[in-house]
Amino acid sequence: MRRKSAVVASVASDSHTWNLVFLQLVLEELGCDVVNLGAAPPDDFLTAECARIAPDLVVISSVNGHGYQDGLRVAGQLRSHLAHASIVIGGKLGISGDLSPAEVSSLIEAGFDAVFDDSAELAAFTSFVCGLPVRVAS
Ligand code: B12
Repeated sequence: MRRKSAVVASVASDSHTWNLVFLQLVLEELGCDVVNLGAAPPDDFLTAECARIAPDLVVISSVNGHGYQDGLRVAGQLRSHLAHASIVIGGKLGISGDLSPAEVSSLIEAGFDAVFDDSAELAAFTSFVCGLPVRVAS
């Protein structure tokens, strides 16, 4: 059976890296092939690489407190290139603790399939990943 493919990346403003290493290891442990695009990818690079790789899953992580704003900006661009992929965001997305329900809804409306801020259990993320279908390559 084909393995799931995933891209892990941060957003343009965020230079933290260990969150990305952590997510790569979790996804690899769940059996995914992972491309880690690293910290602070410019929006155009992030979108172009995700479109080129065409993964089953894109995991955006941000911990510097600007992830909500960055996420709102990149979600539509990613979604317009990846109609069938799952796209999620997580981490420390705001500067005053967890996002409000309205902010979470805004990220979903912008194009994310799920939001995992720091109040979410890791198990919620791993269940989400394990539940993803493996798309058949055309
Ligand atoms: C190391 C560090 C730095 C280093 C980063 C070096 C590097 N190579 O990564 C440096 C010094 C560069 C740095 C800079 C800054 N930092 Co800093 N940094 C940290 C620190 C001490 C540790 C981060 C870390 O590596 N953790 C280990 C990794 C494995 O865990 P993690 O990042 O916490 O991620 C976990 C979860 O968030 C979650 N997660 C993350 N993403 C996702 C995604 C999904 C889908 C899921 C399911 C889960 C998930 O899983 C991870 C494991 O549990 C934290 C404080 C802390 N003790 O956490 C602050 C912290 C992240 N930094 C902070 C800030 C504010 C900054 C600066 C803005 C400071 C400044 N004024 O310049 C800059 C931002 C630079 C930028 N452009 O992004 C704040 C963010 C506050 C917020 N979000 O409200 C923190 C929380 C410190 C604080 N308490 O204020 N930082």
